[in-house]
Amino acid sequence: MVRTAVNEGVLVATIDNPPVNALSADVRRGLVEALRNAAADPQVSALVITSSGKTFIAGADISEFGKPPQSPTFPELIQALEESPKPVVAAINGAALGGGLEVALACHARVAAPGAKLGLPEVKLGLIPGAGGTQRLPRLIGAATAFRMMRDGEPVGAAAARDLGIVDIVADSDLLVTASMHAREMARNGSRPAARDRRDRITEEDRAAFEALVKETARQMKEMPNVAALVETVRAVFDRAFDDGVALEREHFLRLIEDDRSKALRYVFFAERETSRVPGLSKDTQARPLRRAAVVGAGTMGGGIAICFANAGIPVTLIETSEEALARGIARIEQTYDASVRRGTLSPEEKQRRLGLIAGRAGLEAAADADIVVEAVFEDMAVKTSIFGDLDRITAPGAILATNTSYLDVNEIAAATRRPEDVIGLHFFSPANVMRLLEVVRAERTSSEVVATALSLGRALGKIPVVVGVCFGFVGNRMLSKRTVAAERLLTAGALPHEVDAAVTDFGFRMGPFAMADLAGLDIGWRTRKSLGQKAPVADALCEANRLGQKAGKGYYVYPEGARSGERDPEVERLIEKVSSELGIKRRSFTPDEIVERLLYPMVNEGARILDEGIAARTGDIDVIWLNGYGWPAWRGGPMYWADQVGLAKIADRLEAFAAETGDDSLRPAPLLRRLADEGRTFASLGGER
Ligand code: 3H9
Repeated sequence: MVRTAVNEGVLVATIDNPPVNALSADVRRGLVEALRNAAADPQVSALVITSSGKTFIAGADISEFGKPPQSPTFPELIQALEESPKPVVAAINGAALGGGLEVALACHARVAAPGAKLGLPEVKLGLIPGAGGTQRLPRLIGAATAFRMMRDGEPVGAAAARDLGIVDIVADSDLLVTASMHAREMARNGSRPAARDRRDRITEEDRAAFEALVKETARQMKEMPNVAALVETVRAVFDRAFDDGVALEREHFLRLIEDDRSKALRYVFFAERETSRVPGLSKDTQARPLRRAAVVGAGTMGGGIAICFANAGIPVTLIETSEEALARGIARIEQTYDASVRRGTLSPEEKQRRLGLIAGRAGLEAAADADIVVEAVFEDMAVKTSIFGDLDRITAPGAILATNTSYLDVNEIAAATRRPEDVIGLHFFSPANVMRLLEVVRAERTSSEVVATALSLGRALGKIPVVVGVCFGFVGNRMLSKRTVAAERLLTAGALPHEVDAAVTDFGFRMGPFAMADLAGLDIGWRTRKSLGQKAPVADALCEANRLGQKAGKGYYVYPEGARSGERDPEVERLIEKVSSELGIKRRSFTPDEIVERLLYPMVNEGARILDEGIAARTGDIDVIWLNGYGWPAWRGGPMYWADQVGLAKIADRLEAFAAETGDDSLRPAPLLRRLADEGRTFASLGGER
């Protein structure tokens, strides 16, 4: 776990704990032993701590949380480092995150490789740093800057870390040689500076900047107990002695470990990683090289997908039927990049470089040299099958043909080619260049190699790819459709759009279903309903009245010129009441809890069916889809995880009652849900079992 070697008076301790050098008990023990040996060895004048592999230390071992602490504990290790009689230098070879950075902060100096990343991402796990980070980082770089880093949980690169004052040296040549030289020099000078002794950055100006940041964090503080705790502990930097600050931090950390939100976020951390383990796909399955891509359709979706490729450095041909449509598409892409330049997140040179990777062409023949083609035209099976037939003829053997359909049958699309094994669904979410979710739709005959390629492409594009099977709407939209039906039903039964939306935002979503529908445009659902022969009396009546959402200035809400969000509209409320009376429904009021139950239990029920049918491999995959594609609040862990916390028996009983009340049999508990509820079990207890 920790190897040691002495080289010209410097003891180099190398952590070797794959895959990411998490600080498990064995590693802590190895480091404390190395420190003890160094202290006792007269040949040793200083230490260097580094790691093998591409990570320095990814932090505490998250899987150890909640288990009884093993000695030496984190605080014991940190104390041993700081109090080492011989200077200790951290040689940061890669990512130093969480407890990993805290180890480095407790050392007497830090030397980083140019590619290293440093950060305290604990906030993303519902925690705060728990090994002195909240007290040491502010002393090195000022409380305001340190607070921002810890609140956002985003790491900084080595050069930025040096400019901020976290790192002393960025090693342009050999990291270990540079760190060892520095360690020897410190030993010679008798220098052993400790972050805890610094006060020079803790000024009144810093306090003012910190308090200003706290003000803009009000919403997160209210929502997340760890953010409120972070504020309190960082504030202690100004008001309390170092050891008191550390004690306060520890107290909060130990409390937060037991917090349900942190448990949910830790579950999400592992669920997201689990998605890469796809049943039936061996680790050795080779992904095909993708040197060049093509996207068919330069609409909003196609343009967004082209941006994804360009951002990942993959040259892409954007294909349309006419030069005019192409020009519109390219102009929209330029606008997207311009907005990033204005926000300061993209340099003008980088914008030009990325635009240079996107070539617009009219006619499908331009896809000839692509290793992967993503079709993103409108949802019409005849159009899609015709395009796939042509692409099959035009592209080279082995080129992957992907469709971005959000609900059509990928098997049928694949059957339009002579290479169904190369056909797959890549369901991006709008805006495609922003949303992290990618549903990878494995059709009946899609080859393992093509699935592996899609997964590796998804990761290269910065997405979280989740493999799903073919069915109407796949996982996300299939479950969403249940919520949409329930939302419409709530309106006719007596609730109003703002009441439903408020219950959903109070639950933790950023937007309620009706504000969302207004944003997306009501005509999309209208068209789909018509094609399927379905009805939604309120939504249909709004569409007929030309209330198509924000773009029309009115939908479920009205959007006066310049308003940033919708306002209640008495006309809509009258319209809803009229629909209820036409349906002979006596309207009644609903509490927010009841609204949440009626909207979300049917979704959980559909999730159970999806699992039973094997459309999703695991409950975790369903959760990851909802977290990354539909704004499910991460601290609630996803719909299936949430259902387990609510209790499946309660959900099944409520669904029975909803079915009886509405006469809608599809609301009856799915067999899997019923069985688990009767056995007193959870979805989590299924593991790999089905
Ligand atoms: C903390 O430090 C608390 C302290 O303040 C206080 C203590 C008192 N533990 O992401 P990858 C596994 S809280 C256990 O796919 P990458 C991961 O599950 C911690 N396991 O690789 C996966 O396993 P598998 C604060 C961990 O190259 C494998 O490693 N630190 C941990 O894309 C590969 O992971 C963080 O929040 C861990 N800490 O990215 C950092 N980390 O192969 C969390 C990873 O079985 N980690 N695993 O699926 C990361 O951000 C990324 O993993 C990292 C590598 C950037 C390091």
